[in-house]
Amino acid sequence: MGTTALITGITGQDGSYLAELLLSKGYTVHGLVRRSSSQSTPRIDHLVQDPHVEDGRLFLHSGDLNDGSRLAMLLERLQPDEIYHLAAQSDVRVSFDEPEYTGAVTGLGTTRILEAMRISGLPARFYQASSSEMFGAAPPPQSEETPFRPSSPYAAAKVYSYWMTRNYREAYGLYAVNGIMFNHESPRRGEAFVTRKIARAASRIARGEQAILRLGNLEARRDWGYAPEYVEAMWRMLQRAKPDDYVVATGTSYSVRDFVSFCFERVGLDWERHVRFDEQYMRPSDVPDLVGDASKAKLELAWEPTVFAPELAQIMTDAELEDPAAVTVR
Ligand code: NDP
Ligand code: GDR
Repeated sequence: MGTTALITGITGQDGSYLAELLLSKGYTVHGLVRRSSSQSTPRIDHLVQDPHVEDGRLFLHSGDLNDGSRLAMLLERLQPDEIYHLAAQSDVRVSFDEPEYTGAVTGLGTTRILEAMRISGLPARFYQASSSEMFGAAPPPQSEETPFRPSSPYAAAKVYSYWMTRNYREAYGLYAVNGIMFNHESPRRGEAFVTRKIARAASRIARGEQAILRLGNLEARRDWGYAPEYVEAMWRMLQRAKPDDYVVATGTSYSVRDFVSFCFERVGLDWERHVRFDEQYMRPSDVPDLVGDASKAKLELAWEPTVFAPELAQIMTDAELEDPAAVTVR
């Protein structure tokens, strides 16, 4: 029997790339999918339909992070060797509007899985999708040693999940790790996140389908990497003999304004003629500057990024130009 993994959040950006990676390594992959009135699986439909995986190595199960008994039942039934916990209310802006819901899903959802593992005695390895947002206002560069100063309900919920993961490791001996990932993007990025919003708008404006791009804070700086490279780091973390926490980042930072200029340059347009400030995209508090120090991941996981923001902007803009309708499945 090969290795079996459970991915929560398999329908999201990272879940889809991770499912591809694990299937390519011969894993059996189970994915948690929450009920929706419309299809939520466009990012993974190509895996479900691919004749090469119709030997039954990808299975989807309905379930929600708010439903602890369902999660416990699935763990009991599936007996995964590895659990990649990626599901979350992951939108920082939305977390200011829905702080209680964000806490219930992004915070308590993690505890529900850890507690199900503890009670059942399941010897699985557990990956928690921790975030650079947890550093918040802490000045860059940020490493595993940097104290957290969360600046949003989302970040506070992730800090809670980070510590619950560590607590279950230290108190109960679970193999549980935190990947502290800095922003990572791709053509599969959700359309509300700033990189995808910019790449999509640049291509639509170039095609004459849109006139103006409305954005909030152009000065925020982020350490943007390429999502397929980041899921590789997740997998490497769970292959180590001992569980530990790792920062995953490129070590470079660019402003939102820089990313705008990269995308518009790619389509041959002057961004200043098309971008307008819009107050509604501002946050009650924003994280000013994130730059990760991923030395530990380089040393212990032999993980290094190869795609940086300028190339990332090209990849995302080109994907939008080629076939905007199919972009989420690339
Ligand atoms: P996405 O927003 O693309 O995906 C989130 C996933 O969680 C989706 O599959 C979504 O399902 C699922 N989900 C949301 N709420 C629930 C719920 N109540 N029950 C079950 N499933 C739920 O996120 P990413 O792929 O970008 O990120 C993956 C994880 O990594 C997240 O936890 C995120 O917070 C974290 N992270 C992401 C970073 C990034 O730059 N991308 C950086 C650091 C951390 P549905 O498709 O139905 O909405
Ligand atoms: P972030 O990503 O908050 O870093 O969280 P997002 O792309 O939403 O914002 C990045 C920066 O861009 C500024 N910004 C805008 N953002 C959005 N979404 N829309 C706009 O119009 C806009 N204008 C300016 C924001 O203010 C911010 O400073 C992402 C998520 O994936 C989290 O789940 C993850 O944990 C972190 O990355 C690391």
